[in-house]
Amino acid sequence: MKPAENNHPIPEDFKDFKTEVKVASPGRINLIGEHTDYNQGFVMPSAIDKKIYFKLRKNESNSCRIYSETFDTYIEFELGKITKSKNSWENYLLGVIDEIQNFGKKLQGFDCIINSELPIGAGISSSAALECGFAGGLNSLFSLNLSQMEIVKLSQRAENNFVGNNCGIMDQFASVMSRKNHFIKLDCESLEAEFIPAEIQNCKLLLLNTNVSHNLADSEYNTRRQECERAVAIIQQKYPQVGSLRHVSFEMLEEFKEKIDPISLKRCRYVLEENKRVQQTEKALRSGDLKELGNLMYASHRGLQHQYEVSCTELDFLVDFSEGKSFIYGSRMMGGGFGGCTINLIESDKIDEYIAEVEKVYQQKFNITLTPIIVVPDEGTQITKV
Ligand code: GAF
Repeated sequence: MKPAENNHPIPEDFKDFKTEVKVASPGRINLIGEHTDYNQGFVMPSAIDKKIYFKLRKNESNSCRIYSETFDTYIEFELGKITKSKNSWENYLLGVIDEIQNFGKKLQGFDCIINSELPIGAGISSSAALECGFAGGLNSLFSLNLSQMEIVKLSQRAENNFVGNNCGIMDQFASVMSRKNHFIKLDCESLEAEFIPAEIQNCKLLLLNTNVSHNLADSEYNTRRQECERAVAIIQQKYPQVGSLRHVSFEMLEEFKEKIDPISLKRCRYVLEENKRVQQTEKALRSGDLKELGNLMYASHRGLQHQYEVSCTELDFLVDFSEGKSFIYGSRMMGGGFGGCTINLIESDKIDEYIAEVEKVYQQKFNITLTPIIVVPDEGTQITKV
C-alpha cells in the first residue's frame, strides 16, 4: 500500500461525529512460514498491538464519505458507482465495498473516520488491517450477518480482484482471527487453526523497520507464485492428484528435477523446507526451546535470501548484524520481502542497548533511519456498537 497523495481538511460536519460503530483492526507479524500461504502450506502469524481505528455512522444517503486523519485525505463516492482510484490505499476500501455488494449484501450511505498507527510498506500488513477492519465495521453498522470467515475471505478477494495483489490468506486471517498472546498455526488449505501460546520467556519480539520498500515487491511476488505453480503443473502431468505445492514431496521434486527449470526448483525446495520449519517451530514453541526456535528463524531468512530471493541488502544487513549477538535468538525478514521489517526474538533486558547500537550502524551504512517497534501478539479485529 502506498500513502495518499491528496491533502484535505476534515469536513465540517465530521467535527462533531456521532459514532455508531468503532473498530480496532490490527496489523500482523509472522513468526515463520513465509510465502507458503498461497502454496496452501503452513504459516504462524499473529495480530499485534498496533492497529488501524475506524469510526462509522450512517448518513441516510447513498454516499460513502471517508476521511483519513492519518493521511489527511477525504474521499466521497456513490455506492452504485465503484471504480478504481489512482490512490492505492483507497482501492482497499473500494474493493471491500465491491466485494460486499457482489456477495449480495445491501449497503447504504455512511461516514467513516480512519486513524492508523501502522506504518505503510513495513510488511506488517496495514492493507489487511484496512480491508478487514472496514469490512467488519460495515458488517456491524448495517447488520449484514457476515461471519468472521466471510470477512476474511471477502477482504482477500478485495485485494486479489480490486487492488490486483495476488496475495494469500495469511494476513486477513491473522488480522481477524488472532487471540491475545498466541500465535496461529494456520493450515492455509483447510483453514484449520491451532492457537499456540506465545511463551517466549525472558524475550520480546522486536521489529526493525528498514524504511525501504523496493519497487520490485509486487511484480516479484506474482512471479514467485507463477514459478511455484509452473512446477506443480509439470508434476501434475504424472500425479494429477497433486493440487498444490503443499502436496509435493522432496522425492517428487527429485524425480522431476530435470523437467522443472532450475529457478522454479529452487523456489519449490524453499517452500517445502519452510513448511517443515513451521512444524518444527510449533514443537520448539510448545517445549520452550527458544534456541531451536531462533535457529529456525535464521534458517527461514537464509532460504528467503538465497533460494526464494525476496530479501534485500538492508534486511540481510540487519539479520547478519544480529547473528553474532548471544542475546538475540533469531532474526528474519517478514512478509512479502524487498523491504519492510525484520522480526527479532531478543532478550528483554538487552532491547534498549541493542536498538541504540543497531540504529547507529544502520544509519551509518545506509543513511536511513531505522524504526524499532516492540510488538505483542494480540487479539484480532475488535468491533464495538456505541
Ligand atoms: C504478503 C501477502 F499478503 C501474504 O499473503 C503472504 O504471502 C506474505 O506476503 C508472504 O508470506 O504479506
